[in-house]
Amino acid sequence: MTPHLPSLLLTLLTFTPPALSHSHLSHILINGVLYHGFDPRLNQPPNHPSRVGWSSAAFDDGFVAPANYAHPDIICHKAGTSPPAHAPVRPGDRVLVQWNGWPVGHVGPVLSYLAPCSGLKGSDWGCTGVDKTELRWTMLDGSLPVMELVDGRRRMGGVQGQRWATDVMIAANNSWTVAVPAGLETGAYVLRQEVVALHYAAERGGAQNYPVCVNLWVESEGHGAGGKGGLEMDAFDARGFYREDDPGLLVNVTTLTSYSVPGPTVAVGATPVQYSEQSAGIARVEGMPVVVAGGTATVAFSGNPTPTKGPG
Ligand SMILES: *[C@@H]1O[C@H](CO)[C@@H](O)[C@H](O)[C@H]1NC(C)=O
Ligand SMILES: *[C@@H]1O[C@H](CO)[C@@H](O)[C@H](O)[C@H]1NC(C)=O
Ligand SMILES: [Cu+2]
Repeated sequence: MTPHLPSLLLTLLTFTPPALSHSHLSHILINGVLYHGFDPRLNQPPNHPSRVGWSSAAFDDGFVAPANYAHPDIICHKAGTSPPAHAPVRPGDRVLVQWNGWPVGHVGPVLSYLAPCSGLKGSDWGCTGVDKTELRWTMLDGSLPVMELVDGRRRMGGVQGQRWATDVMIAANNSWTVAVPAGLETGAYVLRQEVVALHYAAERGGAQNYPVCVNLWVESEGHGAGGKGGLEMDAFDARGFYREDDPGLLVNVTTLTSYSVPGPTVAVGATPVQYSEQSAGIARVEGMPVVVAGGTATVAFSGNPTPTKGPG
């Protein structure tokens, strides 16, 4: 009967099993200092000043499908929007990106990218005011051996005999650490991390991309200032990173003996954090994000940096 349909739908929505949800960026840690991400499942104000994580409309904690590899949603997730705040970081620091869990069977690579906001239109407010389609990316991490064949008895993850970046991430309490290249010049940058789940990737269009973004303010001091150190910046548009039929994206993971990492190549001078160094981080203190003013200076975000819990 028609009048009952809405309540049936409501019931179905209310009891959607948690197994259907995937993940988002919970927070980042820089030297034990915690900065908040964005939880798309909650009805949060999208641009809360204490958050450095980009907001998105991925309300199901879901993914961007290969059909959207050329769509702006691939840049910083669905309807991704840059927040006002940036996490202060120094060249050479490590940024631990903490995900809100990761399903064991969702095997695949973890890829990290960096894009400067300086010089872009609207960059007076750092990465807050820029047009995301103008971000040009340098790959920091992703060409590590993503899959190692291991003794079947040391089974990790969802596929017997394989060890994926996602298995390493799960073992590190669902986190993946990225090194900020030494010598990077002062300015606002977007750090983009992406996990690609390949459990359905044997079927065309079955890969699942989970891109997340955070704003960083890189404060370079002394002789690091003004130079790019050893890092050779690239200028890739995220909408050109992947193709549906890339060998690393249209792939049957149950029959693999080698794996080809999708996306551009890791930049010369990038310093990926090795598998053996990936580990869980301990949050020691709540961080104070900064807001960029005039493109070159920052002011501490003034206010209570602890976000309110739940809707609101
Ligand atoms: C893992 O991360 C969660 C979420 O931040 C945290 O509550 C927990 O203490 C961490 N566990 C370990 C062992 O680091
Ligand atoms: C993937 O490979 C396995 C093992 O050969 C096979 O059983 C399975 O049907 C393949 N999946 C697809 C979707 O082709
Ligand atoms: Cu999933």
